[in-house]
Amino acid sequence: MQYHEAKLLATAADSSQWPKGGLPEIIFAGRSNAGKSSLINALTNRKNLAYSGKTPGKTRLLNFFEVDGRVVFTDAPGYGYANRDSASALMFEKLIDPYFHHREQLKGLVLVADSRRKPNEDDITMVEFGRHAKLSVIVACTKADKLSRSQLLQNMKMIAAALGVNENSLVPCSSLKKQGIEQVWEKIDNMIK
Ligand SMILES: Nc1nc2c(ncn2[C@@H]2O[C@H](COP(=O)(O)OP(=O)(O)O)[C@@H](O)[C@H]2O)c(=O)[nH]1
Ligand SMILES: [Mg+2]
Repeated sequence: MQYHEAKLLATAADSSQWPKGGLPEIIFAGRSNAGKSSLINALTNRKNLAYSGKTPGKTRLLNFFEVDGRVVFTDAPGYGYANRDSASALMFEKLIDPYFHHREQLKGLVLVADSRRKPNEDDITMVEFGRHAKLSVIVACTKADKLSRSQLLQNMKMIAAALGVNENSLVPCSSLKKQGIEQVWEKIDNMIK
Protein backbone atom coordinates (compact mmCIF):
# COMPACT_ATOMS: atom_id res chain seq x y z
CA MET A 1 0.00 0.00 0.00
CA GLN A 2 1.28 3.40 -0.95
CA TYR A 3 1.72 6.22 1.52
CA HIS A 4 -0.22 9.40 0.83
CA GLU A 5 -0.10 12.80 2.46
CA ALA A 6 -3.48 14.50 2.67
CA LYS A 7 -4.89 17.57 4.34
CA LEU A 8 -8.03 19.69 4.27
CA LEU A 9 -7.22 22.90 2.38
CA ALA A 10 -10.52 24.72 2.42
CA THR A 11 -14.25 24.45 2.87
CA ALA A 12 -16.11 26.65 0.42
CA ALA A 13 -19.65 27.95 0.11
CA ASP A 14 -18.81 30.05 -2.94
CA SER A 15 -15.99 30.96 -5.32
CA SER A 16 -14.43 33.47 -2.95
CA GLN A 17 -13.55 30.55 -0.67
CA TRP A 18 -12.01 28.27 -3.28
CA PRO A 19 -8.36 27.70 -2.35
CA LYS A 20 -5.65 29.67 -4.15
CA GLY A 21 -2.94 27.74 -5.94
CA GLY A 22 -2.93 25.94 -9.22
CA LEU A 23 -2.76 22.22 -8.45
CA PRO A 24 -4.96 20.10 -10.70
CA GLU A 25 -8.31 19.26 -9.13
CA ILE A 26 -10.57 16.23 -9.28
CA ILE A 27 -14.14 16.46 -8.07
CA PHE A 28 -15.78 13.51 -6.34
CA ALA A 29 -19.56 13.49 -6.56
CA GLY A 30 -22.27 10.97 -5.93
CA ARG A 31 -25.45 10.09 -4.19
CA SER A 32 -25.53 10.17 -0.40
CA ASN A 33 -24.34 6.86 0.95
CA ALA A 34 -22.73 5.78 -2.34
CA GLY A 35 -19.41 5.47 -0.51
CA LYS A 36 -17.76 8.77 -1.48
CA SER A 37 -16.15 9.54 1.87
CA SER A 38 -14.98 5.94 2.25
CA LEU A 39 -13.41 6.07 -1.22
CA ILE A 40 -11.54 9.33 -0.55
CA ASN A 41 -10.31 7.86 2.71
CA ALA A 42 -9.22 4.63 0.99
CA LEU A 43 -7.40 6.55 -1.76
CA THR A 44 -5.46 8.52 0.84
CA ASN A 45 -5.06 5.72 3.40
CA ARG A 46 -6.82 7.78 5.99
CA LYS A 47 -9.53 6.73 8.37
CA ASN A 48 -11.28 10.04 8.86
CA LEU A 49 -10.16 12.56 6.28
CA ALA A 50 -13.43 12.79 4.39
CA TYR A 51 -15.92 11.94 7.08
CA SER A 52 -17.14 15.50 7.23
CA GLY A 53 -20.57 13.93 7.06
CA LYS A 54 -20.44 13.98 10.82
CA THR A 55 -19.79 17.71 10.94
CA PRO A 56 -23.16 19.43 10.53
CA GLY A 57 -23.10 22.27 8.03
CA LYS A 58 -19.98 21.20 6.15
CA THR A 59 -21.86 18.56 4.21
CA ARG A 60 -23.51 21.19 2.01
CA LEU A 61 -20.22 22.77 1.00
CA LEU A 62 -17.25 21.91 -1.19
CA ASN A 63 -14.35 20.44 0.78
CA PHE A 64 -10.90 20.65 -0.82
CA PHE A 65 -8.22 18.10 0.16
CA GLU A 66 -4.64 18.45 -1.03
CA VAL A 67 -3.06 15.04 -1.67
CA ASP A 68 0.70 14.44 -1.90
CA GLY A 69 1.23 18.10 -2.76
CA ARG A 70 0.28 17.37 -6.36
CA VAL A 71 -3.49 17.04 -6.69
CA VAL A 72 -6.58 18.37 -4.95
CA PHE A 73 -9.64 16.21 -4.33
CA THR A 74 -12.83 18.23 -4.12
CA ASP A 75 -15.55 16.53 -2.14
CA ALA A 76 -19.01 17.62 -3.31
CA PRO A 77 -22.11 17.26 -1.13
CA GLY A 78 -23.96 14.00 -1.54
CA TYR A 79 -27.16 14.33 -3.51
CA GLY A 80 -30.36 12.39 -3.78
CA TYR A 81 -32.39 13.35 -0.77
CA ALA A 82 -36.15 13.07 -0.82
CA ASN A 83 -36.56 16.80 -1.39
CA ARG A 84 -34.58 16.63 -4.60
CA ASP A 85 -36.35 19.51 -6.33
CA SER A 86 -35.33 22.08 -3.75
CA ALA A 87 -32.14 20.96 -2.04
CA SER A 88 -30.45 19.10 -4.87
CA ALA A 89 -31.32 21.59 -7.61
CA LEU A 90 -30.12 24.47 -5.47
CA MET A 91 -26.89 22.62 -4.74
CA PHE A 92 -26.22 22.03 -8.44
CA GLU A 93 -26.99 25.65 -9.26
CA LYS A 94 -25.18 27.45 -6.47
CA LEU A 95 -22.28 25.17 -5.70
CA ILE A 96 -21.55 22.76 -8.55
CA ASP A 97 -22.32 24.81 -11.65
CA PRO A 98 -19.99 27.75 -10.90
CA TYR A 99 -17.24 25.38 -9.83
CA PHE A 100 -17.53 23.21 -12.94
CA HIS A 101 -17.55 26.17 -15.27
CA HIS A 102 -15.14 28.61 -13.67
CA ARG A 103 -12.48 26.47 -12.05
CA GLU A 104 -9.67 26.32 -14.57
CA GLN A 105 -7.57 23.69 -12.78
CA LEU A 106 -10.52 21.27 -12.54
CA LYS A 107 -9.49 18.31 -14.69
CA GLY A 108 -11.73 15.42 -13.87
CA LEU A 109 -14.87 14.06 -12.30
CA VAL A 110 -15.01 10.87 -10.29
CA LEU A 111 -18.65 9.86 -10.14
CA VAL A 112 -19.05 7.62 -7.12
CA ALA A 113 -21.82 5.09 -7.66
CA ASP A 114 -22.93 2.09 -5.63
CA SER A 115 -22.28 -0.87 -7.93
CA ARG A 116 -25.53 -2.49 -6.78
CA ARG A 117 -27.76 0.38 -7.87
CA LYS A 118 -29.02 1.80 -11.13
CA PRO A 119 -27.82 5.39 -11.67
CA ASN A 120 -30.55 7.99 -11.14
CA GLU A 121 -31.32 11.37 -12.75
CA ASP A 122 -28.87 13.19 -10.49
CA ASP A 123 -26.06 10.84 -11.47
CA ILE A 124 -26.85 11.37 -15.15
CA THR A 125 -27.01 15.16 -14.65
CA MET A 126 -23.64 15.09 -12.90
CA VAL A 127 -22.01 13.25 -15.81
CA GLU A 128 -23.57 15.75 -18.24
CA PHE A 129 -22.18 18.63 -16.18
CA GLY A 130 -18.77 17.01 -16.38
CA ARG A 131 -19.00 16.61 -20.13
CA HIS A 132 -20.13 20.21 -20.65
CA ALA A 133 -17.16 21.38 -18.63
CA LYS A 134 -14.94 19.16 -20.84
CA LEU A 135 -13.74 17.07 -17.90
CA SER A 136 -12.48 13.52 -18.00
CA VAL A 137 -15.14 11.42 -16.33
CA ILE A 138 -14.62 8.14 -14.52
CA VAL A 139 -17.10 6.12 -12.50
CA ALA A 140 -15.94 4.47 -9.29
CA CYS A 141 -18.36 1.59 -8.75
CA THR A 142 -18.17 1.12 -5.01
CA LYS A 143 -19.12 -1.72 -2.68
CA ALA A 144 -18.03 -4.28 -5.27
CA ASP A 145 -17.41 -6.66 -2.36
CA LYS A 146 -21.17 -6.97 -1.99
CA LEU A 147 -21.63 -8.58 -5.41
CA SER A 148 -20.59 -11.82 -7.04
CA ARG A 149 -18.18 -11.54 -9.95
CA SER A 150 -20.93 -12.19 -12.50
CA GLN A 151 -23.38 -9.78 -10.88
CA LEU A 152 -20.67 -7.14 -10.80
CA LEU A 153 -19.89 -7.55 -14.52
CA GLN A 154 -23.57 -7.37 -15.34
CA ASN A 155 -24.08 -4.24 -13.22
CA MET A 156 -21.03 -2.51 -14.73
CA LYS A 157 -22.59 -2.88 -18.17
CA MET A 158 -25.90 -1.58 -16.84
CA ILE A 159 -24.26 1.42 -15.13
CA ALA A 160 -22.18 2.35 -18.20
CA ALA A 161 -25.28 2.19 -20.40
CA ALA A 162 -27.43 4.23 -17.99
CA LEU A 163 -24.78 6.96 -17.76
CA GLY A 164 -23.87 6.84 -21.45
CA VAL A 165 -20.16 6.33 -20.76
CA ASN A 166 -17.64 3.84 -22.09
CA GLU A 167 -17.18 0.75 -19.93
CA ASN A 168 -13.46 1.57 -19.81
CA SER A 169 -14.34 4.60 -17.68
CA LEU A 170 -15.69 2.38 -14.91
CA VAL A 171 -13.61 1.00 -12.06
CA PRO A 172 -15.13 -1.55 -9.70
CA CYS A 173 -13.78 -0.99 -6.23
CA SER A 174 -14.20 -1.74 -2.57
CA SER A 175 -13.04 0.69 0.08
CA LEU A 176 -13.79 -1.98 2.67
CA LYS A 177 -11.59 -4.66 1.07
CA LYS A 178 -9.16 -2.15 -0.47
CA GLN A 179 -9.81 -3.52 -3.93
CA GLY A 180 -9.64 -1.45 -7.11
CA ILE A 181 -8.18 1.50 -5.22
CA GLU A 182 -4.90 1.49 -7.15
CA GLN A 183 -6.91 1.32 -10.40
CA VAL A 184 -8.83 4.44 -9.37
CA TRP A 185 -5.49 6.15 -8.67
CA GLU A 186 -4.21 5.13 -12.12
CA LYS A 187 -7.18 6.78 -13.77
CA ILE A 188 -6.79 9.90 -11.61
CA ASP A 189 -3.10 10.06 -12.60
CA ASN A 190 -4.15 9.94 -16.24
CA MET A 191 -6.62 12.76 -15.73
CA ILE A 192 -4.06 15.11 -14.20
CA LYS A 193 -1.04 14.47 -16.39
N1 LIG B 1 -19.35 -3.23 1.98
C1 LIG B 1 -18.93 -2.00 1.70
N2 LIG B 1 -19.47 -0.95 2.35
C2 LIG B 1 -19.04 0.29 2.04
C3 LIG B 1 -18.04 0.51 1.07
N3 LIG B 1 -17.83 1.84 0.96
C4 LIG B 1 -18.68 2.42 1.84
N4 LIG B 1 -19.41 1.50 2.50
C5 LIG B 1 -20.43 1.77 3.53
O1 LIG B 1 -21.49 2.52 2.96
C6 LIG B 1 -21.96 3.51 3.88
C7 LIG B 1 -21.84 4.90 3.28
O2 LIG B 1 -20.47 5.19 3.08
P1 LIG B 1 -19.93 6.70 3.01
O3 LIG B 1 -18.52 6.63 2.57
O4 LIG B 1 -20.22 7.43 4.28
O5 LIG B 1 -20.86 7.28 1.84
P2 LIG B 1 -21.05 8.78 1.31
O6 LIG B 1 -22.34 9.26 1.88
O7 LIG B 1 -21.14 8.63 -0.18
O8 LIG B 1 -19.87 9.58 1.73
C8 LIG B 1 -21.14 3.33 5.15
O9 LIG B 1 -21.86 2.51 6.05
C9 LIG B 1 -19.88 2.62 4.66
O10 LIG B 1 -19.27 1.83 5.64
C10 LIG B 1 -17.45 -0.65 0.42
O11 LIG B 1 -16.57 -0.57 -0.44
N5 LIG B 1 -17.95 -1.86 0.78
MG1 LIG C 1 -19.80 11.36 2.86
